[in-house]
Amino acid sequence: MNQEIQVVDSHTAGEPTRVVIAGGPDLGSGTIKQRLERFRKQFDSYRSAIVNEPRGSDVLVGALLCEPSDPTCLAGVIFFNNVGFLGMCGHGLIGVIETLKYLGRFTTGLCTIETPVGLVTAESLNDGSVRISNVESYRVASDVKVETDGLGTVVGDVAWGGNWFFLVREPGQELSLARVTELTSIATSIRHSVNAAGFPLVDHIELFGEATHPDADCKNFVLCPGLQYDRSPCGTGTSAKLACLAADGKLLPGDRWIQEGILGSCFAASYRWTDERRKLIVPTIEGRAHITAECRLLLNSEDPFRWGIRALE
Ligand code: PYC
Repeated sequence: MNQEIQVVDSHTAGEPTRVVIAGGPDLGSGTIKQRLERFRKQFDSYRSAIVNEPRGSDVLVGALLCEPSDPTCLAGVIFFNNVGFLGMCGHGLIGVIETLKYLGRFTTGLCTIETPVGLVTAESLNDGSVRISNVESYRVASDVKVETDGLGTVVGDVAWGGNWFFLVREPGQELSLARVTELTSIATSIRHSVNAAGFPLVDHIELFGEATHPDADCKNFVLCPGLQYDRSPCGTGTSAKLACLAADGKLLPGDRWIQEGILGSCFAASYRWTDERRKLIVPTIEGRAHITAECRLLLNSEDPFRWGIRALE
């Protein structure tokens, strides 16, 4: 017996998103946050079937489209990857909006989307890109020093941008595709140290280096949970970066920040204060997604790997 899941695939600045448009798990009613918990506890095999090998790959981010519980929203969405679930996902949301445009479910203007960590808005721009306003972002700790195997003392900030990040200030790194294996191992070691130093929720590590794109302010390398690096400049990582820049007085509200990712692709970002005294911001991220496929995933009961091959954390 075959089960079918309909998906639309896209990439945003090189990072792929697989949007489930039909045939996903029935998560019932309630807020998107409540439905995420049901997804996690009762339907995790769907997550693995949709994004993991042999149908997907470790780098794929999934997005389950849901009916929103908030009537002001166009849709609800739950993001997931090879090992679990994400709070928000910037490149993924741009991919979701491009998918809704492709399906004719969104044309122009502004729409609001319900995520497990809050409401976000999106706007389709004339040049084909999408502008999103993320959830409120902020830094919780600055100049945190951690000891690592190999790199010695590493200094960085802990910030929320829809996911939890450790943003490495020092030492800076030469960021290039040729160094991806080494950068992954450095970032993994930093993540262990940061978690052990009292920040167990941090699951994304962001390294910074000199920009190579002529318009960019700096370049990043982001290690995601599941040991994959973000091919895009990472929307939630850029949001966390803006929260740190804002808190340090290094970027003014409304000023543009061009964040380059490891492939050389860029997001344009800016922010507004929601509470200047407490250094809370709402970041805005602009990027472009392209549709790459529309297909039906088939889950055949005779296939021993129909629920995917579990990836390592
Ligand atoms: O763009 O926010 C993002 C993101 C998170 C993980 C992968 N991409």
